[in-house]
Amino acid sequence: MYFPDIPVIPFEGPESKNPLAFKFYDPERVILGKKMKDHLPFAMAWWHNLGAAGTDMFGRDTADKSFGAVKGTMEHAKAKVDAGFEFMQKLGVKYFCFHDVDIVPEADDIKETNRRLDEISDYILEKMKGTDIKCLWGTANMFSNPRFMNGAGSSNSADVYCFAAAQIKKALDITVKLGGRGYVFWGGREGYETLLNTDVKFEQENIAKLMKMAVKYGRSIGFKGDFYIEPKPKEPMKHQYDFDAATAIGFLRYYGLDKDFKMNIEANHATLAGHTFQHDLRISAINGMLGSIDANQGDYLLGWDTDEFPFDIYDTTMCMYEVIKAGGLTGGFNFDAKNRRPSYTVEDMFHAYILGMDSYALGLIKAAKIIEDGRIDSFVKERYASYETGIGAKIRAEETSLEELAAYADKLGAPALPGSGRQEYLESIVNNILFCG
Ligand code: XLS
Ligand code: CA
Ligand code: CA
Repeated sequence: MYFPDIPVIPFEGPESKNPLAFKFYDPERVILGKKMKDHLPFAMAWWHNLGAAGTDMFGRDTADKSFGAVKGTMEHAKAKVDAGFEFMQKLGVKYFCFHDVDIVPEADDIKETNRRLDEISDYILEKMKGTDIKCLWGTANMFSNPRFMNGAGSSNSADVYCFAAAQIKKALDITVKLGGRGYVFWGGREGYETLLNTDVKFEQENIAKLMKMAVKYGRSIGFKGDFYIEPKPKEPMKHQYDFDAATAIGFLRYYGLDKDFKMNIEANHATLAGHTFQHDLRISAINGMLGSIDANQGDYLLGWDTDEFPFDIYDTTMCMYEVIKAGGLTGGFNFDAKNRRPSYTVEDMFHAYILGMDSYALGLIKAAKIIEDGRIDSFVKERYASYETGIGAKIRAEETSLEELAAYADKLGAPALPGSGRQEYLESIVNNILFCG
């Protein structure tokens, strides 16, 4: 046991003061005809939870994530599997997400790295037996190794491009072997530092070609799940091509990849792009591409990717509102989040997941109330009522022309002002639902 002092985390309800209990996440509770645990397929991010130990640009690790083994060894890799499964089982987290190099230490030679990946994936598979824990998605880390300094699919070097292809191939093999529901492309260094040395069109074409080969290979080995692009506008690069959902969707459509791909929307990335989290969810949803979510939050005072555990109930509520309206996710809610550096104990790891899971559970409860209340939805419907009949209906049905509309406007003289947006009233409804019962 790696966490002997931590019990299985029970649901105790909102009145509980027990730090190691859920206040809102009650997996069997039914909301809008579906169990909470089915609305909220939570996942553990291997890299943060079992890897990140507090190192930042100014200081070294504060937490001990050795799990009793020497870091950088296969014993450590296996200890992480054991600790990770104990962690997930104690919390009732049913999925995990991983990069290739989160689950094994990377060797100098890719053949040795691949051998290690075979070994650890056998070990993980064995561990999965007798549990209901599954893989949500896998991915290849094509941003840490110095060879990827200029990107992977967008690299100026064809040799580096081949290394990226090799990593994707293996990561897909392992994802399929572990029964993963999805495969993620986060374009960490797919972007540029300066346009002075960059052929943007050439790089984007190459990324698309790599994705096409990945789809072809994935389907050939029986991968039935979704490929995801995870947008992020910057960091580590000055500009990243998958800037936001709208940009990534346009890219996928332009290159004919939209049937195989959906979005993995990370809250903190949406805000880095100057949007709300809800905005990128909505854009993905209306395009039929809301696939999965990296559930975290940023800090409005900091201009970088802080990957904090989500606690903002406005955000989780509006997120769940979008998810429910979209009919759910094909993926899940991956806590791509890390403890703050001074929260370095084992208890902090559990508190963080309890916070995240409770925040989403409360968001779900409140979003369902907003939908059941109906005032917001009926206001939005009413707001567009002028398109239901008459000239508005003709516009919607594409049964009119610019000439006819111009003649209609001439007859009107001066149109009446459009109805009030009622923003403050709508915001007060949200507050009312969030804070009163
Ligand atoms: C980094 C990203 C990364 C992806 C997976 O900012 O969030 O962790 O989720 O490569
Ligand atoms: Ca992420
Ligand atoms: Ca992030």
